[in-house]
Amino acid sequence: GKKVYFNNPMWPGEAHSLAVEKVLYKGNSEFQEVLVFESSTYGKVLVLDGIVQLTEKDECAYQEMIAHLPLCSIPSPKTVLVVGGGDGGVLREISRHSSVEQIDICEIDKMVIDVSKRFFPELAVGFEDPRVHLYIADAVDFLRCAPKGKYDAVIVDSSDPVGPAQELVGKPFFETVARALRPGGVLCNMAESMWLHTHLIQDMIYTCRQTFKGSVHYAWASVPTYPSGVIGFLICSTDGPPVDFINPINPIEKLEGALKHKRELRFYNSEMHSAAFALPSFLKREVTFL
Ligand code: AAT
Repeated sequence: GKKVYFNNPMWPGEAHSLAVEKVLYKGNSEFQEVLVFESSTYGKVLVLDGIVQLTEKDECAYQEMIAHLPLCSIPSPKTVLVVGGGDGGVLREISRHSSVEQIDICEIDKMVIDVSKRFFPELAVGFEDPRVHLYIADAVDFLRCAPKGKYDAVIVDSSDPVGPAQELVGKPFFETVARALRPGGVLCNMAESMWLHTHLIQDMIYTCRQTFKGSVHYAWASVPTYPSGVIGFLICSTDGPPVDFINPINPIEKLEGALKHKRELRFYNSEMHSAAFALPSFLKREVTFL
């Protein structure tokens, strides 16, 4: 197939490429350019504004980790908010947790949801869970109006901070997230690549240390089609009952239903959970000095 190259100011000096079998969809929403293509080796791919958001082959790593890192770290989570995540993959993962009673999702772009329902049924299946309440809105506004202490967990599955997600890395946004969480509630936020975005990670950690008075940790996982092949997660708790993120109190292996789910977990397990918090020396220095 013909190759498509992904260049972006978020990762200057390098490009990533995938061979295209067929372009399946191309459209412009009010917020971004939406592209879906069939690749030669990673299955179907969703691209927003020229940035790969997911591929069928490796989406399991990102979606399973961003959902289960927070939800397995607290006892019986009940109310969860997803920011972004319009493809539905994170909803699919949350639905493994039978303790959860309400799943709110705030996605800015309806086109992402429609495209996912059409081309990525294995992810969009997440929307079929009756516990899901969908809000099409900018998460900045949604969180500003969210009731104080409503959520046990907030999962920010948002795009890179260019375009509609720009404000999702700023202090005012994190303050509204902390306010919407109950005491001892948890945030798990997509946090870029340790190889490419050390400064952005430092800024986010610095901001979150000021805002989340429980604890702030960085974890990471391998996702081959994200720039540099890894993605990080910033995981924080608010002041309240302490949360031991590294040794999950709510292990997935003990959750009735989580493993019997019709789709098997492909990436996440309790060993991967604990291992995700092990950091390379250079990052450890940068993260702990803040
Ligand atoms: N699970 C797939 C991975 C994503 S999707 C990110 C989603 O966040 C997109 O659907 C986008 O429309 C949505 N989004 C962006 N800004 C906002 C906002 N302000 N409010 C609500 N939703 C928003 C992320 C992939 C990460 C890629 C890493 N390089």
